[in-house]
Amino acid sequence: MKIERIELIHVRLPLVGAFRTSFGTDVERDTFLLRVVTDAAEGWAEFAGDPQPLYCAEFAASAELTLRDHLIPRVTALGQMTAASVAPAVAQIKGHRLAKAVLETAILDAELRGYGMSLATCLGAVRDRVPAGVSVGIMDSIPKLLRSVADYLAEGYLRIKLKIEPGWDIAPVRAVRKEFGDGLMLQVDANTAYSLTDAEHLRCLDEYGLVLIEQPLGEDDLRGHAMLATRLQTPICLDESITSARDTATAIALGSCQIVNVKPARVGGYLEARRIHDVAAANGVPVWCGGMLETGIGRAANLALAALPGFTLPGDTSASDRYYAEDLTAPFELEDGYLPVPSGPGIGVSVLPEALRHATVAHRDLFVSRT
Ligand code: OSB
Ligand code: MG
Repeated sequence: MKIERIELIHVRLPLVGAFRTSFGTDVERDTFLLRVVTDAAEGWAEFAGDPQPLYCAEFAASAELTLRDHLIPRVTALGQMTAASVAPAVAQIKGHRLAKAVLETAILDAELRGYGMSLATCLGAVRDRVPAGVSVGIMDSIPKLLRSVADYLAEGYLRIKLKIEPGWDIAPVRAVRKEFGDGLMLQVDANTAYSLTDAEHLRCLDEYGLVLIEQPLGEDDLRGHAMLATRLQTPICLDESITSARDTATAIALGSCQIVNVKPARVGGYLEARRIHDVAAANGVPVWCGGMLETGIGRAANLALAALPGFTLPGDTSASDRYYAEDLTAPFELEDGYLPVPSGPGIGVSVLPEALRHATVAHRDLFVSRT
């Protein structure tokens, strides 16, 4: 396969409601899509990050420069190439995993479309639908939170994740547990908002039967998570700390986590995400698929990954209308709490031209073949 053109499409989509986490509040998604045209087919992928480096060190502008000046020149210099040759070609470039992921994913989509194979089949999916959870932001009041959770449960979501931070943790968990009962699959995500000195406070969560607590401590604090794990009954799940299959193995060996949130972008793409799944499965560690408020383009690929056998917990792969009034693809809709795994070639979905036109802010060529 030979790359002919790579285009960046800057998009901005209003969220249906503000989404507040311990690191900030989002009211829109401001990101870019990559369109890769090859001699076989064209491929699409979505950059998972934001304009600001609040969740992780990368951000949209850093990714664009990294792609344009460092990643794309190395990949296009290969001439004939496949998606599997992307990671080795850019291995010399340190970090920048979200940028690497969007490039590899668009190329993988093109390659699979060329064969007529779905991403789900390529990765080894064993399901044609996956259970959907929903991530619920920090709110101004408990009654508002309870209304929001009640609405999501009425829509059919099979598990609830509450965003927490110091000052919004025990009380919302207690209220949701009391209102919706012990049968509700409930978990929390701190996005690094705590320190080890909060261990006794976090121990108060143990009485609410949570599935897990996600990333309570800093992203580089594997040792702290291992120490915290000895103090909590609630299983620890890592998100921000996990950047590769190797550090997944390290985190498991150190006892830093009992569960892993796999976000393909954070680990450099779907091929590495698959290896994380394999490492976790070999250790008996359950995984689930996280999200980054993706449009249908990013979500479609996440659903393919979530259909692998080791993804035994519901993910943050929610329906389109949890995020957007108008998604960039045909909307993903919940059916009995499940989302369908796309079965068409590549990521299995395509952008709706009209929706893309509404969302597009700018358009830049990052590479045009001169031959
Ligand atoms: O920590 O999982 C997270 C959204 C943006 C950045 C980080 C996270 C999240 C979510 C929402 O929790 C996941 C989703 O619904 O896409
Ligand atoms: Mg998280």
